[in-house]
Amino acid sequence: MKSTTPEPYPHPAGGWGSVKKVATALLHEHVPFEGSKLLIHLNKTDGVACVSCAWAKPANPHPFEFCESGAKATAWEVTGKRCDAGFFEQHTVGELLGWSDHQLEAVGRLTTPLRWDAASDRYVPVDWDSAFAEIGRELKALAPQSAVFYCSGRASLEASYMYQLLARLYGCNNLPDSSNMCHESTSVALPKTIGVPIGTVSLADFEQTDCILFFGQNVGTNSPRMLHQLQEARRRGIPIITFNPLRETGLLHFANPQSPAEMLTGAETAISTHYLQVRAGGDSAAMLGLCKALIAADDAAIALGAPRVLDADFIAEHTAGLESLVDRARGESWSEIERHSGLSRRDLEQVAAVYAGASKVIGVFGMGLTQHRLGVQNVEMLSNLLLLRGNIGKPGAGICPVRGHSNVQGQRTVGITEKPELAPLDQLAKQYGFEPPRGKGLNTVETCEGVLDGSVRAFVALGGNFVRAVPDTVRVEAAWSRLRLTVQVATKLNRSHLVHGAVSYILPCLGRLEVDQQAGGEQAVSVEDSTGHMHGSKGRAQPAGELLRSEHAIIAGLAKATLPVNPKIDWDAWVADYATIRDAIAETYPEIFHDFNARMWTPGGFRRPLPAAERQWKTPNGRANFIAPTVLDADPDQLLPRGDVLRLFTVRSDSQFNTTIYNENDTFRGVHGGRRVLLINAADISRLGMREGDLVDVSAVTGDGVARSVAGLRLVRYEVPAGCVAGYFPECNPLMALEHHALESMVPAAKSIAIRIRPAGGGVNWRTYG
Ligand SMILES: Nc1nc2c(c(=O)[nH]1)N[C@H]1C(S)=C(S)[C@@H](COP(=O)(O)OP(=O)(O)OC[C@H]3O[C@@H](n4cnc5c(=O)[nH]c(N)nc54)[C@H](O)[C@@H]3O)O[C@H]1N2
Ligand SMILES: Nc1nc2c(c(=O)[nH]1)N[C@H]1C(S)=C(S)[C@@H](COP(=O)(O)OP(=O)(O)OC[C@H]3O[C@@H](n4cnc5c(=O)[nH]c(N)nc54)[C@H](O)[C@@H]3O)O[C@H]1N2
Ligand SMILES: [Mo]
Repeated sequence: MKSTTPEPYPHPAGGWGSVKKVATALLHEHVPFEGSKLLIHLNKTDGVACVSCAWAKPANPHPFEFCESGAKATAWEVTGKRCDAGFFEQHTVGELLGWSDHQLEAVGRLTTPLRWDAASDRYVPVDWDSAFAEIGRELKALAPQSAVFYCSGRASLEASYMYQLLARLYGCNNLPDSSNMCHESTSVALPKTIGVPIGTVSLADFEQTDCILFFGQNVGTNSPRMLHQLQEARRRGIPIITFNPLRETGLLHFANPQSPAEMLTGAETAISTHYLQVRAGGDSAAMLGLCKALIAADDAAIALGAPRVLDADFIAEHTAGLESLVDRARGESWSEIERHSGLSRRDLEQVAAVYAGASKVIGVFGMGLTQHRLGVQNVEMLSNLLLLRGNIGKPGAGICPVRGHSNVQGQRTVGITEKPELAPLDQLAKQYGFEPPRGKGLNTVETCEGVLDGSVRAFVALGGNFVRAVPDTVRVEAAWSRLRLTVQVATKLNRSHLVHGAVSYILPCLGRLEVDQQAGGEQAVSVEDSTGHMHGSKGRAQPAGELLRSEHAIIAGLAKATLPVNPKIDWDAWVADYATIRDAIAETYPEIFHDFNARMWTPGGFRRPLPAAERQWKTPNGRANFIAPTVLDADPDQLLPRGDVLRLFTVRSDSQFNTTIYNENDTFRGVHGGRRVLLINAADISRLGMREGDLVDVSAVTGDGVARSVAGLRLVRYEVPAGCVAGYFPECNPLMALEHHALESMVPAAKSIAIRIRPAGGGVNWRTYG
């Protein structure tokens, strides 16, 4: 029988456990020796940008500037395994639909272009030219508004730029991206509060900061190289205050696998000095509590004639809207703040005092803030908290959204967006002599709605696993197969390739880690990291197959087959030499990308201009804005945990990259033997009359009459706030209603889903719930 109690992970994040897992990953993927040598080039100035996370790449890298997650992602891409034509001869699509996410990708790298054959229900090899020709014919036959061009966040700046141009020349702004499911709440909130859509800190700020607030980001798994900055900060004795419903290993302690001394002595650094297990969806309440405590302390200081607690000079010179926040904080009772945050007034006041004692504070955050109905408000609240003490736009301080995919921030910078006002349409019109579409395009949720109502007819994806990543799996999958055309540019087989349209293609591409040989020689690409720095990247591994094409070449092939000839664009010349694409990018965005080719190998990257970091506020009123929160619970559309209603938040394990599942374990959380689990508080298990290890069926509590359920999850006792449970993404996505998304940003609210559980197979009629 499988163990049900999580085994405590005996090691700190990093450390020997990490080294062993790296070696195992390489062996398991049959990575040729040449491929494993690649690791030493990861994230180096003249090396290759890791395909895992987007964390900053330092100017003076460590000898091994990679982490366990990066090594796993590398092994997964340069694997010796192949998903070739022979594989598709043996398996029908119908059969493959029964395979797990892990099984599908574990077959190996795709090696040949494939077209779905209706008669045999198989993908069969096809040559590139006929693939492009048919896709071009299909796209030309459709109204441009009915085609969608999705972009996952891994493609380079050069490929992303070509892709947005393809969509706009075709005639639509339907450019949803993974950011729509991720940090879009950040991209909506920060322009209102501080006038930039991205974070303001750089690595140098971590060296100078004297306090770090850490909200809803699992650094040990999802951006482990950042542990170096956190460890250094702890060595200097600065407090790190963490808000997270789960006690995450990587946020508790870390041993540096790159430090021989630490590996020999087993020394480790405690990362968080304060760990507050906030209720899922309770961050706005917690932060309002911190603001309330700061305002009270400031009132007391004024009364005593002591130094102010709020940065009054900064507030007067730079900000607007303080009164509404102060009124809101004063007017809210501590009992409501405690009820919604799940935290005590005492703890919040103590943490507020630590915050007030620091003069340079960084606020870090991830999906724990953004993926809620009020995800935008959560980010605004963090901005409020920082602004109260002038913690934006000075060295050692700032706001730090930790981005997901390795170039997700960069693809936005070069025009991947469904919002026409964010794209330089006039410049594109001038540069390429066409009239770009001006209407709003579809984001991720709207794309799903369009597929459901039949108005979307074609879906082209530059990477990703869209149907698996979005909410409402069952409804969305059923609608997807009614599409006319699906085209997937991909490295590995996944479920989105199997839930396909009437005409369907899989186009296999090179990964960033591979040598990219074109007519003009070996090519390099570039990416933007989480701190707004651009880096060059040159692949070194042997391509996984001779037929593979670069994403740039595939986009060019699609463009030439679909669009009329444009004398101002020579797609082939761009593909022959990517430096010419960079020249075009520099012409479109001179402020950010001037002298792009000369600057792309700058150690540590070159930074895009960031007015907020200089205390210039590009907001409509020219000031940094406080924005008072509306309601305390970040998910007012979901029932609060009560009775048998629980609040589910979905997370990633340390053995996955989004829908890519490397294996079934979650070592850091001590969860072994499968991902079909619910992490649940001991008190909730007994309150509901269940036992640890029980199998349960889960149903979502929604009011729309649609039954949403996931069967057969195992209860694992875990230290999580009462009423809250954690489950894995993407297995739990069938429970998420498409309509349960953030207001304003439309990010699916994956961190708060009201559910009920029942003993498995109890013959429950799920349709009666809701
Ligand atoms: N190895 C690896 N690296 C990755 C990825 C991966 O899958 N694997 N994915 C990449 C991508 S695309 C992204 S977006 C990032 C995601 O990185 P994260 O932002 O870390 O995302 P999650 O794993 O979803 O976990 C979010 C954290 O928020 C906590 N949390 C959940 N609900 C709440 C809440 O209401 N409040 C607070 N304060 N905390 C909460 C969870 O316990 C968890 O620790 O990582 C990127 N890097
Ligand atoms: N419930 C729940 N749902 C979520 C989330 C959550 O926390 N909870 N997180 C959301 C977030 S933050 C994100 S970013 C999305 C992720 O959504 P996506 O970005 O769409 O999904 P991935 O799993 O990253 O995509 C994996 C696939 O990308 C392809 N791929 C890998 N490398 C390359 C490459 O170099 N080029 C190309 N062309 N293809 C490549 C492979 O075929 C692989 O199968 O999921 C979202 N969904
Ligand atoms: Mo993401």
